[in-house]
Amino acid sequence: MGRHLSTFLLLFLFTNSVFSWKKDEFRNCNQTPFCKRARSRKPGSCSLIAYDVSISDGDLVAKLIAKQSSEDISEGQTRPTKPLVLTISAYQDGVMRMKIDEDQSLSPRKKRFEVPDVIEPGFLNKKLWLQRLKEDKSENGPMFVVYLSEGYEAVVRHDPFEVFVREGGENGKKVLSLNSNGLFDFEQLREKEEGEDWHENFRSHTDKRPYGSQSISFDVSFYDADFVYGIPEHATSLALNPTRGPGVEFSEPYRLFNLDVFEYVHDSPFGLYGSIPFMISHGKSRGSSGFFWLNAAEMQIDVLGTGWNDENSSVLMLPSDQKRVDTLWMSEAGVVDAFFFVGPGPKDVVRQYTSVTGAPAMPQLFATAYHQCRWNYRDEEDVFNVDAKFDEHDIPYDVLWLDIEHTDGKKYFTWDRMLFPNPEEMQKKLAGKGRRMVTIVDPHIKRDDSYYIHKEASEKGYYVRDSTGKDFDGWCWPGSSSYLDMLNPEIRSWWAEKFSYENYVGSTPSLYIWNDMNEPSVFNGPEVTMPRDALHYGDVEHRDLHNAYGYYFHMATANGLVKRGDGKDRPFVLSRAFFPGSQRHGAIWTGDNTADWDQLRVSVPMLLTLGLTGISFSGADVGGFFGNPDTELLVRWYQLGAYYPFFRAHAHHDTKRREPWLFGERNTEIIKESIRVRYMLLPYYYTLFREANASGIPVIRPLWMEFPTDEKTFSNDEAFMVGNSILVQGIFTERAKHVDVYLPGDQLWYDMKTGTAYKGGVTHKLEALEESIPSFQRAGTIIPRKDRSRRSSTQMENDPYTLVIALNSSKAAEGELYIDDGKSFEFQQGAYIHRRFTFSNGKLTSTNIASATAAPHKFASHCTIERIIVVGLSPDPKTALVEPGNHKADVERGPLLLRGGPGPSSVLTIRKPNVNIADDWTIAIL
Ligand SMILES: *[C@@H]1O[C@H](CO)[C@@H](O)[C@H](O)[C@H]1NC(C)=O
Ligand SMILES: *[C@@H]1O[C@H](CO)[C@@H](O)[C@H](O)[C@H]1NC(C)=O
Ligand SMILES: CC(=O)N[C@H]1CO[C@H](CO)[C@@H](O)[C@@H]1O
Repeated sequence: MGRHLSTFLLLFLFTNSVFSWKKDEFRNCNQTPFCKRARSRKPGSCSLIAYDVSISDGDLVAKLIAKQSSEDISEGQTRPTKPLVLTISAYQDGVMRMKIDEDQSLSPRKKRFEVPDVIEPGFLNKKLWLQRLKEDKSENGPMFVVYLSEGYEAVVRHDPFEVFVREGGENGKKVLSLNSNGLFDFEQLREKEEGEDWHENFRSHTDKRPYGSQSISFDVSFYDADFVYGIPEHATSLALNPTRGPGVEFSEPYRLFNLDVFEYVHDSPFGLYGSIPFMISHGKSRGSSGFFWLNAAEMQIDVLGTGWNDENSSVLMLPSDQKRVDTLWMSEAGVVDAFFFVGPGPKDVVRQYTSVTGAPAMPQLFATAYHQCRWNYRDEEDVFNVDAKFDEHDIPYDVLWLDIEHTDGKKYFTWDRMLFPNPEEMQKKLAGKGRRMVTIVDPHIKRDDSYYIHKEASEKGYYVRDSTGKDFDGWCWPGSSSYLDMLNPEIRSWWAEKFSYENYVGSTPSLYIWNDMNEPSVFNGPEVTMPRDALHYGDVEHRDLHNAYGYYFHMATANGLVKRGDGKDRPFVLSRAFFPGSQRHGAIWTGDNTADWDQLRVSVPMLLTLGLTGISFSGADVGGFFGNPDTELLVRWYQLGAYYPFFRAHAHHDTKRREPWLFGERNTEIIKESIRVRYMLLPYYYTLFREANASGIPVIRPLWMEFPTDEKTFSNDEAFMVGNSILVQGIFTERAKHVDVYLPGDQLWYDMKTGTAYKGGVTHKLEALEESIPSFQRAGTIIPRKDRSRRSSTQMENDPYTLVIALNSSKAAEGELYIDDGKSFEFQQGAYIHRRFTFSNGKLTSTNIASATAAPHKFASHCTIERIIVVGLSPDPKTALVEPGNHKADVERGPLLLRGGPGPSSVLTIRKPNVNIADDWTIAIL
């Protein structure tokens, strides 16, 4: 939820236009001295050389020293005078880590900040001990080569210093490199000189910068890449457009600085609520590689367009036949702690990245269903009315949300007892139908002495301090507020305790949490956030930590939900701010979007990008937060949103009510149908969530993740894959008559509504239907569904399954189904069912693929299969034989695929085979 419309802002709003991004409130690169300095550096200006290269404790270590020349001094540039220390370590599965920091043995002014609590502890155990250091001669002097892993080597070049990963062998092709363009710069901490002024001003704010300039910048090159992707969060295309070079579209770099941006625009490199400094490349010839910089200070990243340095091509030291994408990374502070991922497939890179930052948490099943939110559901009566209307219209939903107005004066963990006199009973009433509730809990704490959270926090000294050492006091929803210092583990566990049922009065086990405004948003702060010179635990400056603040808050809240009660249920916490690793704590949404068609469209690349960078549980507000969507836009948004991993409708305070039944009978039916499609597909989605949890591979994926050699998919961000089996194409224009859909691969695709077959490798011009957006099942796949319509996902637990089999040209297909209790952590002790279904030679076989350590007796399911739909079989079978049991099931032609769709004659249905979902069996079509 967004900025409040306090009187001063209202005035501001109305004197400008109502819907406009207030660009002036935020800094651009030119107003950001470190960015401006880094961007003005010339290729080849880095004068560092690598020396003392050796192997120590299984790492490669080297010193970087400056080759001082009189020219450098006359340019007046601040050059590192002390050596820097470079360390390279290798880890299993194709990950290389490189750190560069000041030399601690020379006692620098302070220890620069390294972000704790992000790297998965298990990752560190995957370290490989580097052994042999080989010295190669090159035209430019020695190169130090170390064997990294199967097929890859790390190389450190002496002069000028460069680090790269290449495929094994002397003429191995480069995969990724750093400082190949000589743009590396590291501003070392030093004492202030006489007369120097380190203050920086922006608008009415002054940043004291007590440590002066300490930025780091360098270039990274991705080889054999056609495009680069990643580095959320920006509202822009999936394939990142160049920000520098001839004829570029954006002139600003991609900014990573967590900000509460009021009414963000739909195509901009400007930084939004979260930051993940991880970029992934992709190209037809080699595949993918990735680069991640673990650093929580403000970052700016340029994608350098072809010809960005043509004038100075003499600095290029690369074989010219290797295509590459150059990028420039700039950060205000911290150290270099960078990870290189060798791929070579897109899924490999995502797996490698999530081996470092953690795989996404496994959500509870209910959280993957439909959520109904608005700022605000006013009172208990409103809640009960909305709940009843869903039933009256036979529309399923799982969660009803309460925004800030449910509290007593924006004091979180309290209730406005006039509006919500009986919160427990209210939650229990919904829980009776298998439904949950969510309340909002933000990080700004009202400075009100009668508020117990504030009282304790201020007494214990738990707030972030301003640069003078006093509790930082900023303006947010409650007025004067302070902000908990979540960097401190003690404060995080104190916070987690606040979610126990005793402490959070009025909460019950069916209540879950929403963290908003955790960038953090400070209405009267510089760029609507906290001053960079504010102080955290251990005197860490906010500038060092800024992008991870929301991450820590999310972590502490999720831990609170794990600990409450008997500690058995998986938590659900939605957060707006995020950082690498946020996937371990819960879901993310794309913040305060606007009800317009462009924002509907940009939701697809934004969510695909989050998925590529580890955060697979994400969604955009269905309907658009600001403004009133017209009916057609709202309907289209439901049709698309039903496929988002996180599916929630939400609306601003000042918008008209927009629950699904308010737009006439026909539109109610269409919206209901799109929500029901999601409920039918819940078994498939849940299986994908488990795949993401086990491997990092996102639930929704760019087409190129499934079709990595199909160039036509590389910049397609209007369509996406749900898992490997479903392709969804959004409709992003008003009154569209037709929609172009590119279907990749050389197999067929089946329209999920009608069963009509379409050829792959072709762009089809299809009629745009009112009732649905195009969705297709890929030939060769099997999708598990639950087709019976219920009030909530919980009530579907014992329902029978439907399998939809789409055969390919060899009349074969396969698919998976994962099931567990949908809520506890017991699946980690083996309490789950994991089946593979394969169809070949006219026979469907179900086999167990749970790992050997699984203990299926711990979790049983009595669900059966009530229907099997087979698409793409031409002969005319009469019956099906089920084994074991040797019983027959009826086979019929051409019934419905998805509700409402007429089935073509190539669709058959096996009725009531009545096999158990957990058993081994075969069904042969005769
Ligand atoms: C899967 O989810 C669980 C529960 O959220 C989490 O503890 C675990 O680390 C996740 N990842 C893997 C690889 O199991
Ligand atoms: C058909 O699908 C099966 C199962 O997914 C797969 O093994 C086979 O290679 C596919 N055949 C063709 C021609 O694509
Ligand atoms: C585009 C660019 O950076 N051009 C530079 C190439 O190098 C010369 C000499 O250093 C500069 O003067 C140009 O500006």
